[in-house]
Amino acid sequence: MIKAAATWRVKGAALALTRPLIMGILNVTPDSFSDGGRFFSRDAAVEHATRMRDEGADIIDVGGESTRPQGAAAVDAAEEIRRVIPVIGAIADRVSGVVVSVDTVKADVARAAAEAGAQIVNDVSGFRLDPRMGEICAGTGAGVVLMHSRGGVTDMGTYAHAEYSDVVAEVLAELRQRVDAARRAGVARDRVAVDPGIGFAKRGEHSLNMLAALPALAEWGYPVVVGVSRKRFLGELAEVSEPAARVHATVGANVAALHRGARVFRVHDVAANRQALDVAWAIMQREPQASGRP
Ligand code: HH2
Repeated sequence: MIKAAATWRVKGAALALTRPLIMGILNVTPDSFSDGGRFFSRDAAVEHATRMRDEGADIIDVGGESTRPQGAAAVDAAEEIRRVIPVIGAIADRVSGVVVSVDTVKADVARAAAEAGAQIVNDVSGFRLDPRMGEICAGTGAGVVLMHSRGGVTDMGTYAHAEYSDVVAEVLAELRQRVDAARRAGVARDRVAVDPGIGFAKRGEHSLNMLAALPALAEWGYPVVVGVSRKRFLGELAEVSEPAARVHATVGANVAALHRGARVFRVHDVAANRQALDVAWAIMQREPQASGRP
């Protein structure tokens, strides 16, 4: 039986994990792999966040630095702040009923985002790339997503570091170190969520093995986040080359991940995932009933 966390405390709120939570993706980058540059202006970003909220997103995850699989361009903190802070402030002011998250590996961006209204810091390096991240997050009281990855932002989305002899054991051990580091820095236990980092320094087979092993991660007692949306391994499995056409593949992976213990789902296509996860969840809440027939 999976020992599930009941709530995830974030800055100024507690998110009940009594149903799957959806984190809608809002990339404020000119080079994102799947929706490159479409949401760069503040008004367009607010409009998209509102649509995702209306479709059932609980959290809006705002990112200003891409980690795309072709190798991304690093962005300095000032530029990242320039991209994300106006959008975070506008969503916090104008889009009610959602929690705002900032997708960043930089403590200065995390601090500015928290001041502008972000309640969660989603760090794809699990506080590995900026030693001040733990202290900043502990100080602001943000909820944190600690994701497994290897390498820097320019190559973590590639296969440069995708060498494992036992991917599950190694990823869990490396992620455990990130949790321990965050806890040592003062981040409260009930603010931490963990993410296996699907597609980050992982080939398709590695990502599949990590999704299959989610019960071992959920056993730690932290909410488990997964980000499979439109990713490469889905394109390989379903033979769909265009990322935006991978919605059905995404839904399939998320439903399987829910069943194995994931509770927070980072997605581009909110409506499709909301419907599927709510239905799968309703079925999972019921005990099998005897039919009475032979
Ligand atoms: N994946 C991406 C970015 N942030 N955060 C978490 N917690 N988990 C993930 O799997 C994850 C993440 C990469 O996807 P996307 O943001 O759509 O593309 P890009 O890196 O081009 O911004």
